[in-house]
Amino acid sequence: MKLKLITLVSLFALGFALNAHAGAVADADTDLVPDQYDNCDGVANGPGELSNQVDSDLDGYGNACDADYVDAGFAVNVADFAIFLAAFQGGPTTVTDHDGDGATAVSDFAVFLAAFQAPVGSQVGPSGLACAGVTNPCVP
Ligand SMILES: [Ca+2]
Ligand SMILES: [Ca+2]
Ligand SMILES: [Ca+2]
Ligand SMILES: [Ca+2]
Repeated sequence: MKLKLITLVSLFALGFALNAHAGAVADADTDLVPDQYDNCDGVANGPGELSNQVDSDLDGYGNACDADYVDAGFAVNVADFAIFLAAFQGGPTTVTDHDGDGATAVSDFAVFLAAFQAPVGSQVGPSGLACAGVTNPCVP
């Protein structure tokens, strides 16, 4: 009985410690990049992914969550689609490569389309960087 109580207390202490740790270093998308340094807070784009925090246009929003290629007020519109289409058809691939595999392909179009269909104001990001959309270049 006493042993069980000790085990229970130990487990509680461990859980408490883990909770405290999670509170100190929040990482909402569990990509190992803490929220405040994560240029895509809601998309896994950490060291385990090819898109690892790459931000080609340096606006503070990682390529993984930034389909606003012409930086027109952080809205994703037909101007951005034109750039995507050009890249898809063999044009330069940088900002349009959302998953970081070096090509602009169907997987990247899925990211573009989701952003295009999202309500204006939530099409880009969110980014944890305070300078995102404020200063360019925005580097943590
Ligand atoms: Ca993260
Ligand atoms: Ca992320
Ligand atoms: Ca960007
Ligand atoms: Ca790609």
